[in-house]
Amino acid sequence: MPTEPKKVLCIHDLSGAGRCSLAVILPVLAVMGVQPVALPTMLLSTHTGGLGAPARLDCEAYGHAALAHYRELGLAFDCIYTGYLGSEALVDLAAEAFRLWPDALKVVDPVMADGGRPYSGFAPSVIDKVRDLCRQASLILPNLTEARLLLGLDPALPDVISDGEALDLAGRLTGLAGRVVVTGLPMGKFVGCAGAGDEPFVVRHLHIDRSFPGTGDLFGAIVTGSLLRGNVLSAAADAAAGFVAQAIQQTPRTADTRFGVWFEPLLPRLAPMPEF
Ligand code: PXL
Repeated sequence: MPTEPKKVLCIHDLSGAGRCSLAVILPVLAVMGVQPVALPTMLLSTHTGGLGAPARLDCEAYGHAALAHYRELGLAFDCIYTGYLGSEALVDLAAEAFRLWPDALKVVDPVMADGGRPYSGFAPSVIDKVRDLCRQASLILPNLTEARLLLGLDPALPDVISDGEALDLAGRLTGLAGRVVVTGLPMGKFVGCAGAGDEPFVVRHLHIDRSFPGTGDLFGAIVTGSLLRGNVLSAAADAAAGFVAQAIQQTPRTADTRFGVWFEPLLPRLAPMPEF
């Protein structure tokens, strides 16, 4: 039998400029030693966060044809990782992949909102479908705004959140999925994430007062790669949050934040140690 690294089916958009989604996830997973298989949900010239109205191509029909081809080939996926699904039909595409590969680890990053507001195009009906998809996941990775929307709460954000409140929020989301990490928690001088499902945990990193698109995608890809390398969830989340904090620090103050963090020079730090 030929051997292959673990394969991750990545169902997410491909935004040309702006360092987010597949443009971030593919290099991260590849350098971590797992094999990403890209299934773009949509092609966009840029993300939707402040670079004007992007050119878009919906890839729903392509996506169903690609899934059928992978089945025909007999490909097995160790993990299915879903992200930006900008319509109800694209959420159905992700659910179809879960149905076809029931044994895969199912990681859902419910990309739909940030900064207290849904992204453009995320009507309540799409949010409801994303919540249903989360019910089928092994692990969900919402930011604080998404966590609040998933729980049916007002998405407006508190200025600060305590460890107890963060753990409570993550714990309540285990009503949807077995394991949960809530990211982007404002904790005074720190930004934190809180996990639930195994051992509850909170990890904190120094808060840097600039925000960028794509940091959630960077976080999600590192958590996924790290879990596939056999780490426990709290270690995976700590590694991911630490890398995101470093990438923000590496990004010059003069950089246009709309183009994301300058993570590329740091990628070698994610490579597995060689075995001697
Ligand atoms: O990084 C999140 C993201 C992914 N994909 C698209 C986006 C955003 C955030 O704005 O617009 C298309």
